[in-house]
Amino acid sequence: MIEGTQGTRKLLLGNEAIARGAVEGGAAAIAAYPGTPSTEIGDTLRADADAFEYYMEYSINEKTALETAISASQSGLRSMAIMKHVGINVTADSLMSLARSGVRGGFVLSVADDPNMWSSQNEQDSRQYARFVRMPMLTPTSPQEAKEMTAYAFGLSEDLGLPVAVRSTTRVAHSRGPVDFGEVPEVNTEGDFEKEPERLVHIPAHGRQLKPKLLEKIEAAKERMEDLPFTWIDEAGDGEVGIITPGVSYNYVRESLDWMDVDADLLKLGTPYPLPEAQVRAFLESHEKVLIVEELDPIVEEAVRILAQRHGIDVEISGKYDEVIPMPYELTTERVTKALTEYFGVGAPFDFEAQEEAQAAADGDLIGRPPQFCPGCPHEKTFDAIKAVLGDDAIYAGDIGCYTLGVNKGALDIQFAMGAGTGFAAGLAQFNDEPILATIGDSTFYHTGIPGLLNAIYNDADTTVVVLDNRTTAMTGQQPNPSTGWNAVEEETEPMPIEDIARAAGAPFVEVVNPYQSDSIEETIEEAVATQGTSVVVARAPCVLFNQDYGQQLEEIET
Ligand SMILES: Cc1ncc(C[n+]2csc(CCOP(=O)(O)OP(=O)(O)O)c2C)c(N)n1
Repeated sequence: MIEGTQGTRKLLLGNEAIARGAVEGGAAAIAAYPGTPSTEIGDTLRADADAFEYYMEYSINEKTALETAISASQSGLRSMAIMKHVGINVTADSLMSLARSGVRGGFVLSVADDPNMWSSQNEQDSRQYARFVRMPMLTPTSPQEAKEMTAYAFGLSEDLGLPVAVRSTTRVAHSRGPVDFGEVPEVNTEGDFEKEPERLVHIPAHGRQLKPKLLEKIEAAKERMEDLPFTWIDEAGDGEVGIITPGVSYNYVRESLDWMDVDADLLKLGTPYPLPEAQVRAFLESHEKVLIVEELDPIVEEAVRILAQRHGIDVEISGKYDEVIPMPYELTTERVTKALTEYFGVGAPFDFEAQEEAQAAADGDLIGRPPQFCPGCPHEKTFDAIKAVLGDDAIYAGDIGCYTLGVNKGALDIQFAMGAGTGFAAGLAQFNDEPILATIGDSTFYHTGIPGLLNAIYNDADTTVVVLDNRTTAMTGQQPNPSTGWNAVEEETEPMPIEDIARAAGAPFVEVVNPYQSDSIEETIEEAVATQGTSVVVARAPCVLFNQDYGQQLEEIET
């Protein structure tokens, strides 16, 4: 998919372009955990792994992906960890230390945010992590730029000695555009770890030394950002109004201005953190009014307001704080155009209200199509059995995956984040008399579900954990996990039966059931609920969408 010599032009998805950027940037090690809108980056690199030299793994969660990539970097190799925005939360502890340690081989954190929550539980803005962790970040506007930034980020990381994040958003990740290929360097995957305890062993004495070094590196990063090839000014105004805009918002502003009869200079920022302060300062000083247009949190706006205040610059700054630009959800050209017409006090280039009414009328004609279980899905059978046994008398903790659709069956009362369901079951059991039952998928169990189960067993929580083991990570597109029997590059691995993990942890009741055998699954759930302590039921049957080979292989390994 992303093979091709220098000079090739292909129509690529933003995520495929990022994958190409990784190989052009000389990535020797790639570790990913899937999650929309980032998934196709890992899937592309996994599908093309034979064509290139890099090491590729699907890790069991984002934290282990980050740690694999850190290990490669500290062994002198260029590396990339790939995840969706909420995955960064899972990495946060190690990520914080990574910035303080710094890197050896160039380290790129590839993260995709999901404004509007098209397929996520929240729309957190990962740019917050850039300034929290103190990690330079690049934010692309198009597939071509996503490729360029990713390739560039490896060298930037090495020059600064810091991890560099490339943060895209759904509209860049999932739009297609022409992408010009550059050269792919040869890579070596043989590392040479060097012992540097002062840098790599984070005891307080070392941590204290590392903090000022990090602050120095960030000062150097600010300087370096002054020459970033992804930041430029579109000069079209008369010096009165300037607009500062990072990432995908630049596209919306550019298009809106083309529709409207107004003059404004445009500072397109390639980085939200750290700001190229001299460049931004010069822009502020040369305009009377400056508007910041960005999606989600006012990260750039806050930095710009602080800069103006620090330097006593007399400029009127607008953005989210004065409600010119809306705070929540994705921006669109329409939303930006509406904001700009109000800001400039000019007539609208089209009738917003009529357009919204027409859209609402068209939407009203559509039949709602909420997500459904696929016909024949084993998860649906498991939920039917759970409801047949417990009805509405239980409290149901749940998790994230195809089985979240249990909500439509009335079998989900609390669900926050991957792996949280087992933790809630452990906690709810301590404070409620009703039966407590948790549902969790196999990938989610390995990801972060195990600690909640161990906590339940250790604290003798009277609860039942039903693991819906379809032997794949179905929701994100059938990526393998430790239940599957092979890894990201389709090498066979020994599956890790969930029941063995539960037994090893001392669960008093552990049974494996076939979800299609409704009598026996109901009986087993009844017994599990009746057993004092933490019971585990593994409802195992392969995802119906997975291929036939997978089903055959499953029979061989079924326990
Ligand atoms: C921290 C985090 N990482 C990734 C995701 C994306 N994601 C949602 S569900 C899921 C895994 C689903 O697999 P599994 O638990 O096996 O259930 P299935 O969909 O196969 O039923 C993933 C990776 C997420 N929501 N949160």
